[in-house]
Amino acid sequence: MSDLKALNEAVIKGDIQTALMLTQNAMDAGKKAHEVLDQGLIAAMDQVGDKFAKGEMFVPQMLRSAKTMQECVKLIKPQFQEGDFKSKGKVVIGTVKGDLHDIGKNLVSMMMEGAGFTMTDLGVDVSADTFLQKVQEVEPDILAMSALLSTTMPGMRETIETLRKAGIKDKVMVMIGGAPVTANFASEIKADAYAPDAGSAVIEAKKVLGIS
Ligand code: B1M
Repeated sequence: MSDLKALNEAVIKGDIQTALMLTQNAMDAGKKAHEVLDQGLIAAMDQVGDKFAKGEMFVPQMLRSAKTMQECVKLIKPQFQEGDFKSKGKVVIGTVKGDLHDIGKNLVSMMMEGAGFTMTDLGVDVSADTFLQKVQEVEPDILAMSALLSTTMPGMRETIETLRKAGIKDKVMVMIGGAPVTANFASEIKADAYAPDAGSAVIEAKKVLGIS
């Protein structure tokens, strides 16, 4: 079995020690951090989602897999740093109200930080009012929102509406993403940018700010 396939299985089982060892082995063997992330870790979480949907896995196991993935991400995080300390811009990021999923949001935050953005991470379950308050306080170039549940996506619309009512929608670019979010939804709620994954989040962020 290939190392990344074995890593997949360790993440699905929630076997943290084995997953950490296999992540380290893969890096030592010269695998690129994005290969380990995409093929070893994200692919495993997709399978966890499928198993959950089929009733073959339940919330406690899903949490264990999530924890395993997060520990492995910590190990590969240094590989994503570009070593560029001049900030490309300020970003406030969070997962919308009612939503506790943070793995994808953390990856987006990590990649953007690695690409030179200064991140303020508000965590999960962030209300429209809290986003507004932080935007007023931090004055970011970008407000980045993540949602993993179709039931929490309306929180993105509500936040944009709250910014508009407060008269500061024109002062900040809003970027959204997360598994159920689409480009159509983004244009429907008048978000400025949409990214399907963490890599494109960096590209889209630079695009909306007009930087390379
Ligand atoms: Co949840 N969960 N979960 N879950 N969970 C999903 C999302 C689900 C699709 C599983 C399924 O049914 N197949 C389903 C949602 C269905 C829907 O609404 N469409 C679901 C459900 C139903 C639930 C609960 C309701 C289950 C329950 O309690 N009955 C519950 C809700 C809790 C809540 O939030 N209020 C719940 C709970 C949980 C756990 C807490 C157990 C755990 C989360 C732990 C954590 O995050 N710390 C969990 C997990 C792990 C998942 C799955 C299995 C994996 C999510 C993940 O981390 N993926 C997920 C199934 C799946 O997605 N396949 C599922 C890996 C991650 C790297 O991908 O987050 O998509 P993702 O992020 C990507 C892109 O989307 C994008 O970039 C990232 C990296 O490329 N992206 C952005 C994300 N945010 C972005 C922002 C951007 C740009 C790009 O710009 C700002």
